Amino acid sequence: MTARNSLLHLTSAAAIGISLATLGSTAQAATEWDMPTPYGDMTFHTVNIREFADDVREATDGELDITVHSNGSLIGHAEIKNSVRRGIVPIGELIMSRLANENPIFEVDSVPYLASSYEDAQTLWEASREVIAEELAEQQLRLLFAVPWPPQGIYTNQAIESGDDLKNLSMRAYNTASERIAQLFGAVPTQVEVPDIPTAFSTGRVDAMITSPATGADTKAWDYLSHFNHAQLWLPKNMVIVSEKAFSRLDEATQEAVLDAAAEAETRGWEMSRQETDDALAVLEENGIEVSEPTPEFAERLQEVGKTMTEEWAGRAGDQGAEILEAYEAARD
Ligand code: PCA
Repeated sequence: MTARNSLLHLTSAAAIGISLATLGSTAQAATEWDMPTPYGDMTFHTVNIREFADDVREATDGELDITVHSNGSLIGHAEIKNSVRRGIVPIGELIMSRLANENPIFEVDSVPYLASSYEDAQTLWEASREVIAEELAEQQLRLLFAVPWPPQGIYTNQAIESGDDLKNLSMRAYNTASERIAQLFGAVPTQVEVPDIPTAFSTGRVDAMITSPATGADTKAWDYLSHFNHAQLWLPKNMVIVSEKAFSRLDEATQEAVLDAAAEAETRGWEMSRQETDDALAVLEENGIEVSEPTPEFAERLQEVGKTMTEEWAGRAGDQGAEILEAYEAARD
């Protein structure tokens, strides 16, 4: 199911806190968790996370009640990770590559053409998951699950014949990789969060963007753009993290329910993402966006840029990066 075609789930602006539920004659404290997420209710990631919360609630008979606050409504994307780390909220979602400034291994999924199919993205995830989870564990954060966005492409207002067509465009970006690729094409990158995309275009702050068919459809890209180049650069992942402190306060059965629901959410999310790629491309076309593959000339430039960025990343990511690449190449052979 995509939320795009269904009624929006609207959450009330719930206050943060723990409420006491009285069950029968014994007063028992049900744990309530507020969970900030950066993307809107139409986004398949949000739909998947709400299902995760429902699964946990059901498996624990309401003992753990997770309220999802989507669209950056409780905490903005930039603050979600530190809010979980500081215990302001117990759990949250963010895009993994947002942590690239802490450690380049968090952006291994945003290196152009390193893994640009679902199959390769899955292999890369298997090769990188442990190192990434360990890195988070050092900050008392537990990685619960990660789900990729559909492959990233480029939205513009004219067909892209060659890389030169991107020169001087003001290009909306969301992580260091999307910034860097814009720079390498001579465009000017500007960081804009998804909820701010429509305003950024309507006020003329940006005139092109790098993102997925999913986010283009969710933000109604056809209102301000005409072309989508399905360049399939990379599949960046969102991850759900929980603070180890909050997790360790749960009893064993509840911990298990969370881990089981997380494993299911990961499997389901990858499936939803694949399906979303086809669905969202169709939505773009239905609404008049011209969808095309890169021309041979543009494809060649993209490959070159990908090679440059792979080298740059490997240089930054040191031994940990080399370990991931080695495991990835070995699994692909
Ligand atoms: N949507 C998010 C991240 C990648 C994607 O497809 C965004 O555009 O910010």
